[in-house]
Amino acid sequence: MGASAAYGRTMPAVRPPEPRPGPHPDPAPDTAAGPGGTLPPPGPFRPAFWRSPLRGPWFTALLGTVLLAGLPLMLLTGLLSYAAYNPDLPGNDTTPGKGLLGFYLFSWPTDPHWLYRLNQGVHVTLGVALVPVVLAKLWSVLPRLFAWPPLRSARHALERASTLLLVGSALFEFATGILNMQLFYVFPGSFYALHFYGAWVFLAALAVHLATRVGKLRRGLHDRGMDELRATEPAPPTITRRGAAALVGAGSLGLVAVTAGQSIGGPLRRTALLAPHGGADPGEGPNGFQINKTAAALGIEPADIGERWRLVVRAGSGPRTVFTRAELLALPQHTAALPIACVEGWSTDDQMWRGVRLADLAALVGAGESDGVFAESAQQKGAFRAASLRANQVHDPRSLLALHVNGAVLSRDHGYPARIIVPANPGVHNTKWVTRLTFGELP
Ligand code: HEM
Ligand SMILES: Nc1nc2c(c(=O)[nH]1)N[C@H]1C(S)=C(S)[C@@H](COP(=O)(O)O)O[C@H]1N2
Ligand SMILES: [Mo]
Repeated sequence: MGASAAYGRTMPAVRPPEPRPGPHPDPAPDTAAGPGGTLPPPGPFRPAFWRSPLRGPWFTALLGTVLLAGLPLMLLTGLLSYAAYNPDLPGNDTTPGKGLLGFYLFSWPTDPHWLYRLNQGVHVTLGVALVPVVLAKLWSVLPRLFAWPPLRSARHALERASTLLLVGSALFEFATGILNMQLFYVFPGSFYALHFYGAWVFLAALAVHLATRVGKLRRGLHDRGMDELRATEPAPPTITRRGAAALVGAGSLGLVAVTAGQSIGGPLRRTALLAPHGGADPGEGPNGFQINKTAAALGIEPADIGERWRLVVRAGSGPRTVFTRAELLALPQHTAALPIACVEGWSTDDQMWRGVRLADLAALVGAGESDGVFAESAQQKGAFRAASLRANQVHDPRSLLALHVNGAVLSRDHGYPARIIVPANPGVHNTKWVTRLTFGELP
């Protein structure tokens, strides 16, 4: 689309002034102070500094409306993701002192089995899609950052403080979220805690922002209000407002197109060019699906998962029952079609797992219906060497200690000799290389 052809359609009929060579002159001589006696310092504090004809209520309100729908969904899916961790159980949470912020936690369901896959796919894909919208929105309101005088009244000060908190926390969430999604394991646990606290700061700031702004936003949709954003001396347009909005939209769709495949799967998986593809090439065959961390990368000693490997199962401090892999294979075997759905947003398609029901192992050692389990692995160090599951997860008939996948013996990298797989469970709690299961009442 030629910018000049589109120009006449949506731009004001008045022809904007020709661009002047050299620096733009100040709007008023330095001696002419305004009514309050405070002349803005030169540069961005003067309205005439901002010359883009795109700025104005239409563009800002359009972007604001998209964010008004998208960001609460980010908050919702983020808080649900936190609940899905069952962070109140031992070994599941690295967020220190969350205290009252855990007030809403509930027992995460196992149905539908793709629930966590959907939740985290939406969180991460929508987050990526909103990046161009957030950037365009910030650009559209940039002159406000330089409002003069900086503080007009107590109310104005409060409004500005809440806006700063809102913008700051949103940028913080985007930065930490994208780093999480791409490089989560490089950062210590505190990084993930920051994303959690940032979400609550964002919620508080959003509440204040909405209370003070929603009225203005609605007027903006009808092209009144937010008039201060319009350039007082607009430069000639190089693109229409609609064109700019379409560009932002195309940026979002483009990002979705190269990300969403990691969560949707099937043939689209190969289109996820921007998404991390896990730690290693999964290869072909029954075990040829995404591997997050290989056994070698986590320092799993071949000897610990070879002939010497044993599974120790007990209920509380009761007697230990020890199983070899052959003994586990002699127990009733069950199958379940379940995905791995990582907190980073990628997921596998459903894989056909086969092994012993966690509920059967619980019953074998005399654990009760209300018991959860603490599962530990052959891994010596690292945040994910162990995880707890709640009673509803243990007693779902699809929850397995898997020994096979897709008709083949589990590969080392997928957790041989035995791994946990539970419906709708965050991937991180599907512990690989399990060596010890301790059933019991968990807090
Ligand atoms: C306003 C924006 C956002 C809000 C309010 C938000 C909120 C949350 C919350 C509350 C959690 C759970 C935290 C926890 O488990 O400790 C979470 C997790 C996560 N978020 Fe966001 N988020 C936002 C933006 C993003 C973006 C833009 C991305 C990436 C594109 C992202 C990626 C992630 C990932 C990978 C996780 C799981 C890992 C983790 O727990 O740290 N988030 N988010
Ligand atoms: N012992 C152990 N189990 C683990 C992990 C780990 O680091 N150590 N990573 C978890 C994470 S974060 C995910 S997403 C899944 C990935 O399983 P996969 O590599 O078989 O796809 O394994 C989980 N089980
Ligand atoms: Mo994960």
